[in-house]
Amino acid sequence: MKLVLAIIQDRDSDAATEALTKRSIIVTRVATSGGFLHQGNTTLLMGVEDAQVKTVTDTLRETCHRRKMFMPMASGITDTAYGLHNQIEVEVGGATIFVFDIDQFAQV
Ligand code: 2BA
Repeated sequence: MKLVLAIIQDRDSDAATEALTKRSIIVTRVATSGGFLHQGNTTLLMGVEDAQVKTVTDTLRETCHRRKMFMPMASGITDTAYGLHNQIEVEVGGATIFVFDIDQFAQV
């Protein structure tokens, strides 16, 4: 058995959860935030059989999208010529996925 932990953007979270549930993947959603952008994201925890890991990664690939976001630049740097005063562009998503081996699973 594996524990799949996936960090996704909040706006993909409903579509990803629905698609995973339809494919019989049991999901726990945790509200988290990224250390770089300091913005909310969602972490999904999924305990699955080894053979289901591919279903999870395929589903997240289909439902989670990469997007461009903006964050404040370090003070003193500006790019007003393009109207991007004190902003830099960062590409975020689709899903950052970690897969762990599970020694034991119990519901008591
Ligand atoms: P954040 O830490 O807020 O990072 C948001 C996006 O900012 C990242 O997108 C990446 O494009 C960029 N970024 C992060 N750290 C950077 C740095 N030191 N320099 C330049 N750009 C940087 P993603 O890679 O798609 O990551 C999305 C979110 O997934 C992250 O939000 C974080 O919450 C999580 N994450 C990504 N990699 C992780 C890792 N190795 N361990 C734990 N969490 C991770």
